[in-house]
Amino acid sequence: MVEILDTTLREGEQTAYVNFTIDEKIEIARMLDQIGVDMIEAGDPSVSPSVAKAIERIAGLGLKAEIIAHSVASRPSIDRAKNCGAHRVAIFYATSKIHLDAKLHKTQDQALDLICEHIAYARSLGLKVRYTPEDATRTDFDFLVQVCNAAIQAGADRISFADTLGIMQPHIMFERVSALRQRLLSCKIDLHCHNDYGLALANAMAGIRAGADCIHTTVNGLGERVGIPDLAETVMAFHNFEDERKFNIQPLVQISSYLEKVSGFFLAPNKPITGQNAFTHKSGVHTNGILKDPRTYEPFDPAMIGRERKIVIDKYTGKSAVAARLEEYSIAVSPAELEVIVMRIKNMGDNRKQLFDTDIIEIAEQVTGREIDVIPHDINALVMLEVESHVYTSAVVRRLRSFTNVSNVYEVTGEYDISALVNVENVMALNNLIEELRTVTGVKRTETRVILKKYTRSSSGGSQNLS
Ligand code: HCA
Ligand code: CU
Repeated sequence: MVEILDTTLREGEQTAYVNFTIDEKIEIARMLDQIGVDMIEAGDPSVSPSVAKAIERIAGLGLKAEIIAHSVASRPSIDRAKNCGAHRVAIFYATSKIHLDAKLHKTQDQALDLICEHIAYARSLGLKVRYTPEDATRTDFDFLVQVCNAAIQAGADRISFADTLGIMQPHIMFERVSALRQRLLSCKIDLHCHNDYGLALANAMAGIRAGADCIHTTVNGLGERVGIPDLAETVMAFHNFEDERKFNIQPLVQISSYLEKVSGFFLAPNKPITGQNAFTHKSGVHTNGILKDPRTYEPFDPAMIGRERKIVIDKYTGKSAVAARLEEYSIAVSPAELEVIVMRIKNMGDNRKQLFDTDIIEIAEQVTGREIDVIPHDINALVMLEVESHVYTSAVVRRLRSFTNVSNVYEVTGEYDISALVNVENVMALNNLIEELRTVTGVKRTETRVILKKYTRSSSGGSQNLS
């Protein structure tokens, strides 16, 4: 059974420009516990008093997960880990030549003594200890084995094989972890794989195959530089490929969205599992397959994690997808009308980024010559925002433009300062988005107008896509 240590609260908070409040950390810890991660690395108490406070509060929640404090090899830091009630301290000390020479100015022997001394000290305080040889993957392998075995003898029962720079490849990872497993005294092996080449999860999975016990993750793959394996990707890979059923997969999407909100760090649409496009299909060939049987182009049913598939309609779209979309609205068209509708969409698609349902209904109206009285499922809305007087409007505009569902932003005159055009899938998504917009620093209040129909100046009743 694979173990997961989630370090969103420690490694994740080391992401550039990301900081959580104590209450946000508590909420994240509770959600992680619901998912059933084995360990939560809650922070390094020496970083700041508020980090220490957060660890203390989380350790007091009585969660099922083991709560870990990260620490450098220093007695005052280990004391802080003890004082905040963590169950375990994770002591890290680099072992590679470059780190020993350039950063720590220590010989291998000095490092070895320091590491063992601090592990023994932590044990004397009654703490469980994980030892992390930072930059392990660039460490001379014999020295790595020597240090880890000394650490185990000093009282560590876990070793974190840290690929601090993300330079491993799966086949090398497999070899290294197999060798470690053979040469280390009795201990659990954690894998802390950075994602600098996009190989973090692949490397971690190879390490588990080779006999390691635990993978370190963060929600949304946060972390130094480009982060470490994403929690949802890791859990789903083990769930679907390895039949690992110990984790609760339902809250994965929710925790990912929550993290987007509180970190201000938004997912790329093509992010696996939780990204907006993970279950979105476009080309005629793909959508045709999906409509016949979703297994043709979906690795698993999105409903498993509470997501829905989506079919994009634009110039790549074939007849079957357009017919299915019209059917959703109970709009009946003849085969000949369908041909024309698809042709119009194809012609239109050349100069449009995205077609909304309003546009498709509008085309159907024009082609059939009948008025079609349906309200589109997807929603276009204008959100008016008033900005606090001491905040630059342009700063708020910049922030709003990073939201994927905000397509246009205007600075306007009048009672409100900004008008933002948004497009979302449904009312719930609109509510969530408005809530998020309200949390943007400087936003004082908002008012939302849902767009029912769009008209061009010149057309005779025809609506126009806003792009
Ligand atoms: C760092 C430390 C660490 C530690 C990993 C661990 C790494 O910030 O450099 O304790 O398992 O990547 O080596 O995150
Ligand atoms: Cu790290």
